[in-house]
Amino acid sequence: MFKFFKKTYSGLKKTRTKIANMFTGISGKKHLSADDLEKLEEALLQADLGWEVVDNIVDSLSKSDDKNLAWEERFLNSMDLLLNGKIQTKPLRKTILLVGINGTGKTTSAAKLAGEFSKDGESVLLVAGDTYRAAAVEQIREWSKRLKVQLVANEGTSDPAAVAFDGVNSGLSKNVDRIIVDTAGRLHTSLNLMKELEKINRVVRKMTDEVDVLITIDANTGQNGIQQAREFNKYLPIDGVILTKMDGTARGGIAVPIMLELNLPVYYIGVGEQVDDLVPFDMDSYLKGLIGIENE
Ligand SMILES: Nc1nc2c(ncn2[C@@H]2O[C@H](COP(=O)(O)OP(=O)(O)OP(=O)(O)O)[C@@H](O)[C@H]2O)c(=O)[nH]1
Ligand SMILES: [Mg+2]
Repeated sequence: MFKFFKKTYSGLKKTRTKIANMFTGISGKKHLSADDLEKLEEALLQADLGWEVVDNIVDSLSKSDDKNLAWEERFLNSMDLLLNGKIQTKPLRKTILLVGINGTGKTTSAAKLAGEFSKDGESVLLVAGDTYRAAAVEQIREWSKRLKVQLVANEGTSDPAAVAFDGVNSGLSKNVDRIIVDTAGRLHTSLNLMKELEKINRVVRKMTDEVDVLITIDANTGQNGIQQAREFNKYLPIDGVILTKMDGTARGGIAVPIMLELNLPVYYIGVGEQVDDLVPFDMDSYLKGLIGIENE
């Protein structure tokens, strides 16, 4: 767990650096003045925690003045109350469909997940469901070789639902532990491509109920990512989020509004381009990383 905490903490470095100046002078304080609260509010908004959350937290910090607790502790307690029981993460099912807009990290996350599951001793099959970009199959093939996991791909077709069918069918008949289907990036405004995603989902679900659809959201896109998930959810049921590129953003707070506004769990955060730069999301580590509490 400590390794994950460290990765979560370093993944939030940019966010902290950006808001650190605003925290100067209030670190460890038990009583926050109106001025302090204003600074804190601004810092949390800059980190993209969203109006609603920040309002709620600042309000509760201004009311409760527990003489024995630093504001950081009270912040964690208030967040706990706010999030309590709202987001239940259940273990991911056998077949995972990765969806999302272009370049958000679907293929890399598919590889990272494959790496993580194989490390846990599971047999994994990757499915190259992006039949659009010429380099897409090559990219996932490279990963499959590097990770020594099976791959189902078909350069001869431009029908991603057919590849998804072959891949999931093969994985089910071989009885692998995990089937991870990569899909092409698409904008939710492209109706044809969204209909196609709907079809991929339908084809897969005809074979198995054990499916989870995860959307990759680039943390840099901030609040826009919430809208992406809402739009995708109109075409297929989104079960959870992988928040990518957390290492490169100053807006790392976005996980909280994602969970509260969408009522969706964040399963993992991406903190780099390497295969092990995927960290299971843990709320406590995440919040501590955000405000700079270094010890678990
Ligand atoms: N720093 C960082 N880079 C990432 C992360 N996840 C993905 N990337 C990089 O982002 C770029 C796009 O990643 P892909 O996995 O190809 O994204 P995609 O969603 O499959 O893209 P399309 O298939 O074109 O829609 C690549 O250069 C990745 O290495 C992350 O968590 N952190
Ligand atoms: Mg891709």
